[in-house]
Amino acid sequence: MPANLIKKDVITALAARAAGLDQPQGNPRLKQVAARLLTDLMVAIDELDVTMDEFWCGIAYLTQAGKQNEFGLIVPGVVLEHFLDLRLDEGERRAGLAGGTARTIEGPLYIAGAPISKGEARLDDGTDDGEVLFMEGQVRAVSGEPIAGAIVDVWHANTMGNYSHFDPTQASFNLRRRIETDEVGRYRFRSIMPSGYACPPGSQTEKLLQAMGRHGNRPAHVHFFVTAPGYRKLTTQINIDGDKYLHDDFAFGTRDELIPRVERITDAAEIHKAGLNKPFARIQFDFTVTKEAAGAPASIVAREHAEAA
Ligand code: MBD
Ligand code: FE
Repeated sequence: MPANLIKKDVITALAARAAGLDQPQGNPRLKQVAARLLTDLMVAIDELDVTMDEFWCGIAYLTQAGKQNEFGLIVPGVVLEHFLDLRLDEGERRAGLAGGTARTIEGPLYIAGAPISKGEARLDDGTDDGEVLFMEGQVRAVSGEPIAGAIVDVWHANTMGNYSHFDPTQASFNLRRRIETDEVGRYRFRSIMPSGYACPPGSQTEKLLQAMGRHGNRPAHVHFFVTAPGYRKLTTQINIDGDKYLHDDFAFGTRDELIPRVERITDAAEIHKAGLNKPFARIQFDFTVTKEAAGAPASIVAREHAEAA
């Protein structure tokens, strides 16, 4: 069958009616977006000559993805979450904002309400015999001024690449904490070195990636939200240097500025001083946040999260 069976203006008119553009009621913004997406979809179907079978295969795929709550995973997998970051970066640049720590995607595995403590915390509950990781740094303004009382909300996977709450074998809020920076803006935590995440075998996300000839792995990483009154919220991650997937992240989250040096401590005296009996890792990473500015796109994103039980 030849492609382009329907004239573009016929498609546009159908989309306009389907989106209620000829009706006074409804949400004007939603109608505008719906009309555009429907137009683009119908044009794509027509130009690519998408068959009935292909179309319904796609609908069945999406239906199942919704049932399995996978849209939060498919979105980064098909680069859309990273794309939204690129738009936010450029919006900030045009609003004159510069100099903050690079952002990168939040991902689908954040749980609000982690335990909060002042200055430092231990994130792991001691049940995972992974490499001990100490991470520390300072939260500062672009001016260099340290920010006391900032909240560093940190979450990461265990040595299996799994996140508490989504992994029933882990205790509630394991590897999730909120740390309030001390008087000189410093935070510090003890945890275990995470492993990279892999999309669940048999998931809709993995099926799609496989059909595209791709894998569903992320390099090991640690997520952060950094917030402080008067400053823009920073959503970011650090990646663990040396990971096989460091520059081959299925979710497109790696940024060169977000790969700190991992120091391996093997000196017996230092190990003893840290209260340990085996070598450990240390990462030093400072966060720089920007002041809130008129005209800048919102840095706080309204997004549904799973709730802690
Ligand atoms: C993750 O841990 C993650 O950070 C992202 C973006 C997607 C899937 C799993
Ligand atoms: Fe993650």
